[in-house]
Amino acid sequence: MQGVNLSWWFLVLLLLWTFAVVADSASVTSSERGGVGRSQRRGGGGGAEKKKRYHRIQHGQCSYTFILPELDGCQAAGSTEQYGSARSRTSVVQRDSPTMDGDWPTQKLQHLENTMENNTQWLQKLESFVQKTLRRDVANIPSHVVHNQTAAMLEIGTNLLTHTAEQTRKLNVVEAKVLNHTSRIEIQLLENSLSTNKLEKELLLQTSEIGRLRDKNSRLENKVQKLESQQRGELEDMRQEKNRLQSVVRTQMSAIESLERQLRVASSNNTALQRQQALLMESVHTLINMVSATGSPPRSQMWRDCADVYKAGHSVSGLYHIYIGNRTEPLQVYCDMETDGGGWTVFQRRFNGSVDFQRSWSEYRMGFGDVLGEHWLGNEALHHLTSQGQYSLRVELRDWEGNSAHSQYDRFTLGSERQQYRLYLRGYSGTAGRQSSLASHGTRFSTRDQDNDNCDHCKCALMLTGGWWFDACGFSNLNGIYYAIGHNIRKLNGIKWHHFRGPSYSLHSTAMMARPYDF
Ligand SMILES: *[C@@H]1O[C@H](CO)[C@@H](O)[C@H](O)[C@H]1NC(C)=O
Ligand SMILES: *[C@@H]1O[C@H](CO)[C@@H](O)[C@H](O)[C@H]1NC(C)=O
Ligand SMILES: *[C@@H]1O[C@H](CO)[C@@H](O)[C@H](O)[C@H]1NC(C)=O
Ligand SMILES: *[C@@H]1O[C@H](CO)[C@@H](O)[C@H](O)[C@H]1NC(C)=O
Ligand SMILES: *[C@@H]1O[C@H](CO)[C@@H](O)[C@H](O)[C@H]1NC(C)=O
Ligand SMILES: *[C@@H]1O[C@H](CO)[C@@H](O)[C@H](O)[C@H]1NC(C)=O
Ligand SMILES: [Ca+2]
Repeated sequence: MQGVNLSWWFLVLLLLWTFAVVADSASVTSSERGGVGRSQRRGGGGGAEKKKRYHRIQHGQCSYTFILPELDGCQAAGSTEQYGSARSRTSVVQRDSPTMDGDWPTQKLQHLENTMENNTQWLQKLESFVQKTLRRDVANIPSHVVHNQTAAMLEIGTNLLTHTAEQTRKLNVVEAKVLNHTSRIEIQLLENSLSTNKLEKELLLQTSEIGRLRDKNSRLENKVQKLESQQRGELEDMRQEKNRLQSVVRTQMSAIESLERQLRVASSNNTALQRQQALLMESVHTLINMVSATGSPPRSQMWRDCADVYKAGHSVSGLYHIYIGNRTEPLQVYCDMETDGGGWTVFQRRFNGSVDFQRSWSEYRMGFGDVLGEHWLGNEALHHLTSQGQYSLRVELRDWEGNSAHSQYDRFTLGSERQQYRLYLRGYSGTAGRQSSLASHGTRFSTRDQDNDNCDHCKCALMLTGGWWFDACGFSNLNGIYYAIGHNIRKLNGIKWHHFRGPSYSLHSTAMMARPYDF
């Protein structure tokens, strides 16, 4: 009776311990490699352990000793909860394991769990069976049967323990494998994340680089656009300039064409003039021949001056023969048929310095030079000319700057040689100064060899050169030395007309001519 009770109690203890061992081994981590061995040592009942309990059961002549480990917080009633917690820890391991490629360990664990469940169920069945058997046979079962039963149950318990330990070991191995797998995967993941980080960094770098390049590109584009617009503007400017130049060229071309036309007209005009001159010369020569052949021409053809020539219908400037006074010898003179209506008998002309005007009294009396070029007609001829009637004097002047001027005297008379060719003038007008540059009343003619001037202690003709109506010595001398351009200023002995260009300016060209006052 008492032995049966004992064996029942023992069985409960055994079960309790089994669950405790399972729970303990399930909590072993992968780093605790010796976890399996420890639980085995406990199962084997090593006597050196600190926390262990000895249970001795006496049944008749036989006694059974059990060595059980002390379990903290372990209670018989909480056995199922202990198991439950073990299961949850297992499932924690399951949850920690990677989901990918984790089918195999999960299946295995599931299998082991099933086995454990089966075992538990089996044990519960056994327990209930034992209880029933004990209750039924407790009265009439002899002690040796009880003894046999107890032994059998112990054997079964031992087998169960071994089985459980084996399962636990397998579970640990699986767990380690899972953990190894997990750690490997974790390492891989770590590596992956590392490489991912690296890639991300590279990506960032490349992104920033791309941004930098884009900035650069946009700046370059801006620059290119600016340059393009600038070049476009320059091109436009150049095009306008080209158009302007083209128009200038066009206008110049048309100007050149018109000039060419004018040149053609002028040259044809020129040839016409030349023809006219040749005709004139021919008629002059026939006239001369006629004169020399027949002696004196008819009185009607004996012109007294150029005014007569002009009135006879000759309006071209040039050489003509006139008969001054009652003379029968013709005199060659140059007639100016253009100035102020023409009809002028020219008695002095200078324009290029080809004729020397440093002459003697007799030379000035008779005249010198080329009647067609520079010349002095002669004081004697001039005296006779102005004695024919009332004559006017005109003086034509031109300076080196191209300015022209004239002085005109309404009345002009030259005395005889006995009067030293005194000069009488009246009625001044003209553009070469508001005053006359010639002394008007009775100035006598002087040359280097005849001093008739009004300078008591000097010889004006020697100082100022040439022959002239010197006063003392006066404001003019158109027979002075001819100075070329560049040498014509600050010359007291040059060709002077004081009230035109001052006392020391030598003029470019001069002409002195006479015409009847009533022309
Ligand atoms: C557990 O028991 C069930 C029936 O209860 C059975 O089908 C199964 O194969 C058993 N598993 C093991 C591992 O013994
Ligand atoms: C008890 O066990 C012994 C040996 O195991 C056996 O010989 C004997 O017959 C058993 N007794 C009963 C009643 O079963
Ligand atoms: C994991 O298992 C591999 C073989 O599958 C083994 O070579 C390696 O040493 C194990 N690592 C650890 C930490 O157990
Ligand atoms: C000469 O020129 C004048 C104008 O200066 C003109 O009237 C005349 O027709 C021209 N004569 C010839 C032949 O071209
Ligand atoms: C010219 O001769 C005429 C008479 O034929 C005379 O009356 C006149 O005075 C003379 N003229 C001169 C300038 O000698
Ligand atoms: C001055 O003009 C005349 C007539 O035109 C000419 O014959 C002479 O060669 C010219 N002399 C000089 C130095 O130019
Ligand atoms: Ca003198």
